[in-house]
Amino acid sequence: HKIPRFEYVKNFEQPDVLLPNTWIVVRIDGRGFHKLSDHYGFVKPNDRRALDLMNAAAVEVMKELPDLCIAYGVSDEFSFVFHPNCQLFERRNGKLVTTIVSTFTAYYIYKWSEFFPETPLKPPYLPSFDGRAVIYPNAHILRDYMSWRQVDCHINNLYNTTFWHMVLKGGMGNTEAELELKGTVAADKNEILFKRFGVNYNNELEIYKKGTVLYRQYELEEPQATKALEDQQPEGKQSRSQQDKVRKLRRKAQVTVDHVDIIKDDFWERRPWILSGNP
Ligand code: DGT
Ligand code: MG
Ligand code: MG
Ligand code: MG
Ligand code: MG
Repeated sequence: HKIPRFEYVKNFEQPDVLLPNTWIVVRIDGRGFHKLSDHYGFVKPNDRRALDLMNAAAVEVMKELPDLCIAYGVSDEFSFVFHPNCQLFERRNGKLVTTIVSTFTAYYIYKWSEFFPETPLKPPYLPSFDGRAVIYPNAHILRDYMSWRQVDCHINNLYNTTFWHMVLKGGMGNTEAELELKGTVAADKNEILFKRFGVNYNNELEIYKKGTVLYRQYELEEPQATKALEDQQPEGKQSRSQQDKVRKLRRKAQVTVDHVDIIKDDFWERRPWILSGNP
């Protein structure tokens, strides 16, 4: 029994370490939420309770994983971003994705009744999420990724807002509305909303137009935080004790829930610690 007869099976496991010194984005997406949202009667096109629940679950993920530096959510998806110097789980793809996806799902279900007190979850309509990790080689491309998601949010929301006004307020059939919107540009949709329904798209809620960005807010006057900033090292060159210090500061920091433009420079310039990873 001393001879390891069975241990050779371990050699079948494939390594899946993500490239060092790259940004890691884990994007999760609700599985079959088209059906699920119908079943639980989500308000069309935007259900505030559903979005707030997504955001609440994502805040818990941010709190459990201090290595995360920012997250962006829209509809049934959330993108979680790790800094290039992140060493969590030795950067193993499977560990990172499954931990985020299961932690998020656990909180989504745990908090469901808080946001939908009248509508208990019941099989077979139980929420689940898929997830994938993508790496990006520099902050510029990472920002383009974030911009891509926010542009998607804007395009879909303008379309959906117009479509559902035409159907629910204008009494049009789904196909009829779809046909009229085919090939229209943003200005056309703004005009339909304004002329037919007296709705100025600019006055729609920011959470619907911009999605949700989560990040840590620091009191930078705090001597500790200032010290951590002074200790700043080039990407990927942090010592173990520095990493621990940074992690501690991140854990203590408040996770802020915001609905603002992340495409322009302003958001990033005001919060340099997000891209510097320090703290
Ligand atoms: P998937 O991701 O391939 O498993 O399939 P789905 O059905 O989740 O499709 P996806 O992720 O492309 O689209 C998200 C769906 O979730 C979309 O059909 C609309 C629905 N949804 C998300 N947020 C809301 C909301 O606030 N209100 C309503 N009524 N529906 C929503
Ligand atoms: Mg999908
Ligand atoms: Mg989905
Ligand atoms: Mg989706
Ligand atoms: Mg274990």
